[in-house]
Amino acid sequence: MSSSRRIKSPSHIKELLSGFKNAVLLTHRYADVDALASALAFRYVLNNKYGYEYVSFFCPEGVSAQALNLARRLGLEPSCMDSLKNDFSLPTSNTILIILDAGGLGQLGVFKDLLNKEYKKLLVDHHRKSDLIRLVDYVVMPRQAYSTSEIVTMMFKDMLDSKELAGLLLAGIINDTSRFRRASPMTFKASYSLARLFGYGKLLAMLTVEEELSKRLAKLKAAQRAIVAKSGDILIVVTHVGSFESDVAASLVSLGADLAVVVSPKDNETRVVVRGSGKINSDMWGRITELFVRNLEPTSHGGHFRAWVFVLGRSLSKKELPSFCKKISDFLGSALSNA
Ligand SMILES: [Mn+2]
Repeated sequence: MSSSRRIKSPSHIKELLSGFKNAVLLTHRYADVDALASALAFRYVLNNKYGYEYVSFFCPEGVSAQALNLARRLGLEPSCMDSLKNDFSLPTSNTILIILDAGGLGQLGVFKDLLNKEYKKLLVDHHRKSDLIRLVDYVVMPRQAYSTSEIVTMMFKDMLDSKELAGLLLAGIINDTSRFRRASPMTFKASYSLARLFGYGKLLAMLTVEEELSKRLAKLKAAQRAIVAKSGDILIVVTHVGSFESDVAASLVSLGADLAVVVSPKDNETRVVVRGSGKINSDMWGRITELFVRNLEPTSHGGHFRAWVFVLGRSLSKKELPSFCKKISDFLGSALSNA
């Protein structure tokens, strides 16, 4: 066990990385765009700027489909190893193990064994609490970071001269910040330098994957059938669909509903999905879920704050659906107006 040292200045990073010849890069399982971008940027810089002899890259269970597609469309090949079974010899001397975007020990899968090797270990991450901190020698975890991509960008600022990598890193930031909904000056600084290499608009177009037709159809039909009621300043929307009920409920909230209720009959049961907007506080949410339990007598229900599913023990027929939706809209409307 080692007591880890926090590294804050780029010159210390340079000093640290200059002391090795080989690196083993490791991300969290099923690497997302942020993790993959960080690893590929590290590999590029260590190979091309630091003159490392050997850089191997592991992602437990491989790379996520989104990350892989985007990397390939940018002309980058992850070529990472997803298991240790191939008779693969790891470098022994002069090696640093670099763990990127991992979140925690549990995210490393079988590769957690690499921590037992005699390597010096560096953790680069934006996840606030990590049980990996006490297992490594060096830690780069700036408080103001919302993605690992922005940390890596700031770390290697003048060495990242690859357009494609800049695109992937910027995508990592966009994904992890939900398009800058969570961001700090550091996030914008890093994004600024990346956007000078890779156009933001072009990247957004690449990230917009067309949603499947059946889902779009379900959303539009649900909107067409919706009962819209107003109770005080709360907008209630109740509708029904055959499938995609969760996506439909979320889309109704993004359209402006404060309370979206989507009824969806299945083979032997009926699912009622309820979503709340930011206007619904936890007290209201508690009252709303109680109302559903009392009025619908579900066989089971569960979820989390502002997203709940009630399951009724029988399937509703097509004929019953409109009046069922009306009943929900009525009991919600009167209860909320009396609140
Ligand atoms: Mn991340």
